[in-house]
Amino acid sequence: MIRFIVLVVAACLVGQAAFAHAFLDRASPAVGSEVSGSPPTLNLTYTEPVEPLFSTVEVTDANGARVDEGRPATQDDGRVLSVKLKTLPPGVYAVTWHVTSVDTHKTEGHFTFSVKR
Ligand SMILES: [Cu+2]
Repeated sequence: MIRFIVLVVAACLVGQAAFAHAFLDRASPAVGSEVSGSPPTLNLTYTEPVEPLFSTVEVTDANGARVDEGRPATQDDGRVLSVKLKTLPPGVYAVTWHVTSVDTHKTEGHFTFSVKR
């Protein structure tokens, strides 16, 4: 997987100087954070605009059950990908995202956040 990402980055740098990959810049709830109360939405901010039709976000609880609701939507000219969340009881949640940036390159990643007891 790391090798794949390196190859794609190289292709991007050579082929499309004007655009870069969409890398995760920040998230809310933040990567690895512990929040009080159930966050209504998950917002992922990318370094480049992403295509919502070709981007997916999955949020799962400790049992692997999906807790995101509906399709992700973009804001801020495509740089922010948002998805609604169900009411989250205390626990650890895993986020897996796959996005396609406007230069058609795909990137993906995952992280966790937790809701305080
Ligand atoms: Cu790219």
